[in-house]
Amino acid sequence: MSKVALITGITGQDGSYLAELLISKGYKVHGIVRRVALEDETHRLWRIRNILNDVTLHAGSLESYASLFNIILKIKPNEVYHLAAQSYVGYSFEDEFSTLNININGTHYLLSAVKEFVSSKIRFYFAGSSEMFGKVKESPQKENTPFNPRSSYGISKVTGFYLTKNYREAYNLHASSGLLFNHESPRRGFEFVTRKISNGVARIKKGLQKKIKLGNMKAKRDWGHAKDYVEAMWLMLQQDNPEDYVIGTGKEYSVEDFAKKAFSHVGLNYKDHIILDKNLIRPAEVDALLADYSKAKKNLNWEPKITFDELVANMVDEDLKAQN
Ligand code: G4F
Repeated sequence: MSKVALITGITGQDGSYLAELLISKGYKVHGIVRRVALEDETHRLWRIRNILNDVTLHAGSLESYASLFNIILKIKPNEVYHLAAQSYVGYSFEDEFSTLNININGTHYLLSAVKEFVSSKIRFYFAGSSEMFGKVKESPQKENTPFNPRSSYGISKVTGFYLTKNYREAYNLHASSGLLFNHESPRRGFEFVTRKISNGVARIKKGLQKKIKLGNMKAKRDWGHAKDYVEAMWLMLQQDNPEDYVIGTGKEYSVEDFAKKAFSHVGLNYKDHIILDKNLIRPAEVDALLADYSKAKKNLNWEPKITFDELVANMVDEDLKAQN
């Protein structure tokens, strides 16, 4: 019999890739969507437009325990992937109340609803983040590196991580957290720096725009491709024992490196097109993140397949196509 998976955040970058992966593995895939008319294929459903006939969408909200409970009661999932969140760090400085509320309470409600079905042995995945390491205490970061978050977003993810750990330890849930480092793709939201750059490069190349405004170009991140990372999420839930895993590439590049590579991919010099905008500099910055993913490699046999150069090229190429 097919396994049943429930994905929160199915309309996002990771949710859409994960849904495709699970469909390819024969799962029945369900997703929770908020306030979107389910027949509206043009708006927030653009990332899952191609698989709309293969997924079942349910109206629900992370703000409502009852809606989450009822969906779980109805579909009886084998696996729950909790990806939905206010995921933009920059925005979390403007509205920390919503960020904390949605990210912490949403995770708590979902865990609590899953716990009510503890005898069904539902497996649970929580989308943790390298932002939990924040102003890093050691480099590279691994599973036991102390957390030191720098934003309400990071704090919300630390709390979600501990909620997940506590439900695992106290109620015997098969619950794991992936501490995912930055992961990008042509489906990335336009507010994140990589997509802002790849989209800007494509528009500049086509003569639609002249400059890109950026904040801190010295910040370094460990950037991978989202397609590789959803595979790691699935692998975590296939293990006999629930555990937490760092997922990254083990290589770090600056925002400037990303911009340089993206512009040179279309034969342009980034220095001619980037403007520093001090308003985009965050009140508290995470300077550098670098993953040690050796535990995932050993236990899950997981490794990233797509390189940084391939990621940048993929994003710029897809944004060029979108301008046509
Ligand atoms: O692309 P970003 O906004 O991603 P950030 O803050 O690293 O967070 C992303 O990765 C996390 C995993 O580590 C996720 F948990 C989180 O949900 C999200 O997916 O910014 C990357 C860096 C920052 O240092 C930022 O200050 O780029 C710098 N930056 C410079 N100029 C900019 C800009 N970021 C944005 N978004 N826009 C700019 O113009």
